[in-house]
Amino acid sequence: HPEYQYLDIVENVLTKGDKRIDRTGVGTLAAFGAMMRFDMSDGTFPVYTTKRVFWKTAVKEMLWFISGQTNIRSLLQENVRIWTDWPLEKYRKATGQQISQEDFEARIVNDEQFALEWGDLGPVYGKQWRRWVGPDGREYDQIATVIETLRTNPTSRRMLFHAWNVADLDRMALNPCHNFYQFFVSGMGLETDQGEPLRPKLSLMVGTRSNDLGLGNPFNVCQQAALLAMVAQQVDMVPNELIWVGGDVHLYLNHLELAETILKREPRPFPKLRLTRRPESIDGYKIEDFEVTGYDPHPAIAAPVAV
Ligand code: DHF
Ligand code: TMP
Repeated sequence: HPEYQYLDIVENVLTKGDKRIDRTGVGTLAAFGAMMRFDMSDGTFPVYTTKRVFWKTAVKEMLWFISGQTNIRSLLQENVRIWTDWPLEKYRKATGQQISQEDFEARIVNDEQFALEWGDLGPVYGKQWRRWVGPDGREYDQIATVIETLRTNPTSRRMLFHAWNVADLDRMALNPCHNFYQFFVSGMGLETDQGEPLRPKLSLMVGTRSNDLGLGNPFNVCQQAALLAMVAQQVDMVPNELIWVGGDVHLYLNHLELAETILKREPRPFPKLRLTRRPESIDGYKIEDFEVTGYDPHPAIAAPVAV
């Protein structure tokens, strides 16, 4: 079962990881360098099953990146609360107010001015993907460029986008963790026995400098699979492989029980993904377009996120 790629990384980090106090103060066990490959060519959607993964939340986060937005307001309007902790901590530090997460989120949603002032994460993923500012002041839409190149020059070795904009790092709430998205096309110019053209196959490799195996990784893998499915649909190709590469892969010390629990569980079949509609562009996708069938995971495991 392909989920063992993930479970093997978790087990390796759990048993052999290097222990350190990390930036957050929580502490991690860490290892360096890991790879997983997920075959999506038969419609498989790699959503882990050894704990329930809230794949809709993860896909909504991906749609938010694609939209180019960097304010948590639009996430909260979709009931996605995974990014609240960072602006909330900044607000508490700046004002000395011990406002609750619920009250802070309500204020972001109900008060646009407050959201503009306190809800922005800085020039994070969406900004860099869609509006990277060059030295000339011009904005570069990396996603549009990749899609255009996939259509016009699919053997290019330059089909990638990147979020690690060095000059912007210190204005980001968090430095980008998943950075390097590269595409690869195979099987061009092939036909069926009946002479019908076969759609080329599209793969995506994502380089991740730092990965929280307990919380971040299950989200990242399924949302990157969703991205591959969307881009493939846009360029009339078939999703092939999602290749996930990690640098510092770690387990937070307050996730060790989570790790032991999922290692005891037997993976179940991955679900299937179907896009029910073909929007006119990469900007047109909505969460309702994602039809996921056959997802029958083990129970969810709540775990704290290190801020
Ligand atoms: N910091 C750290 N330390 N780890 C992360 O994974 C992380 N991820 C970020 C931002 N900063 C981070 C953005 N992505 C959750 C999942 C992904 C995510 C942030 C948080 C999370 O808490 N997941 C829970 C709850 C999901 C929900 O509320 O719907 C989970 O059980 O999956
Ligand atoms: P760092 O910037 O000190 O590496 O901390 C970032 C933490 O967030 C680290 O534990 C990795 C984790 N993370 C993910 O695993 N996936 C994500 O998508 C994001 C945004 C963060």
